[in-house]
Amino acid sequence: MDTRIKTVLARQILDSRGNPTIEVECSLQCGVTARAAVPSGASTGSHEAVELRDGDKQHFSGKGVLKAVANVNGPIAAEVSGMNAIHQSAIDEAMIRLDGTPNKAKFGANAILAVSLAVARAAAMASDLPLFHYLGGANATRLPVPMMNILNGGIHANWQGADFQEYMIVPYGANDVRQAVEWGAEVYHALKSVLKAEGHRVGVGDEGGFAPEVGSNEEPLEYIMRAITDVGLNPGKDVGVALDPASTEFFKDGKYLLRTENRELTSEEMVKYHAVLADRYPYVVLEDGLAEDDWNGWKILNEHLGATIELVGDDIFVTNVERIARGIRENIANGVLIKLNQIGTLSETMAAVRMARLAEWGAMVSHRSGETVDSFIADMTVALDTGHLKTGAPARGERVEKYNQLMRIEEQLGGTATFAGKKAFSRPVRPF
Ligand code: 2PG
Ligand code: MG
Repeated sequence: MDTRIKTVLARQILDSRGNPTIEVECSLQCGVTARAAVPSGASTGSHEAVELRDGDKQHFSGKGVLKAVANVNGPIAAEVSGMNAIHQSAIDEAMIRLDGTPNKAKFGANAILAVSLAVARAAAMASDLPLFHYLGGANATRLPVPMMNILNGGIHANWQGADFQEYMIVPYGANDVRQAVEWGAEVYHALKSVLKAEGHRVGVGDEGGFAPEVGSNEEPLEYIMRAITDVGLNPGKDVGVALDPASTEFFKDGKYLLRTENRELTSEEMVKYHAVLADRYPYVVLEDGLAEDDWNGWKILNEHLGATIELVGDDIFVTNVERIARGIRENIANGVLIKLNQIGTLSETMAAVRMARLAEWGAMVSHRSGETVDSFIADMTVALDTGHLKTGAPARGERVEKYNQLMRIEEQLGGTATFAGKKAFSRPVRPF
């Protein structure tokens, strides 16, 4: 098989929010062609790699990505053509070098990532391997626990609901992914009934979870507990919860502004708030409990909750090994969120996972709030054996495609498949 790259071709497509994003087709000399698309965040951290947008208000309110498309079809295509697609890190490095900026500002992380992922998928196809085996080798047999975001707040619900952005259910007590997905879907539907019964609207937010107007950030957890019991499952034993408040989004002038509760909290008070919730509910993961630059607050958070809960940094680490290394050195968390487009290449993303795992930290792979039907992250999660993947509600095409891909992989692995279950996290699941 001649796995040298023949062409890479980019185009502008739409994401799940109706905004432009980029997809790339990579063709190899052997005749294989593979495609990959990149997602886009709304609650983006300020330290993320640059997502290049056109800024031309005449088109898509300035959100077009035609410059990124041109960067792929011009200089990037010229650079990577002829390179061998199985040399992933050489290709990623060549693009990073050619871009020349520390944050991929010249070509755009969206342009570079789309090529990086399309190359990997083409190489897997040419090798006649499923993507998860190509990336992870023969040992890639453990399926992750799906972290399903069934109630949306914050910017994903246009600030009309809870301040906290994501309320996830964690079906870690299931026997396999298939059962975990079934439980997740059942709880999702039960939650709809609970919300209706309480007189709430059941429209959904960007990630497919319901987006009710609530009077506090605790209220959704009550509804979720009811939904879990309503379907005959046991909160804490069968299904846990995880939270991503996305705290950067409501951190202003050193204070956390909880609009729904009409309160302003200091970092210490936020830590106490989380500690109270962690006492009352079967938490396993708390992501972005504090804001992206509140390193002192994170230290206090880790001192209080780090022994018992996986504290995952998203905006603070942005899948960047330099920032993760600082977090490990200063001991401010015990988990990292992994988003390909925060850093912009597959190789750098894999390095971030490696660093987290070496420190015995958790690594939770994540979608973005603006997604496509590309399910690359499902395969990548199995390949990197990170044990947990969050990719929204068990509803809406761009979300369920990832969960469906996990079920396909599980089927493909047959008897060799295992399920991460309660062992998925950097801290053991607490008795509840
Ligand atoms: C997050 C993500 C994904 P966004 O904060 O973790 O759920 O949201 O893609 O908007 O940054
Ligand atoms: Mg987050």
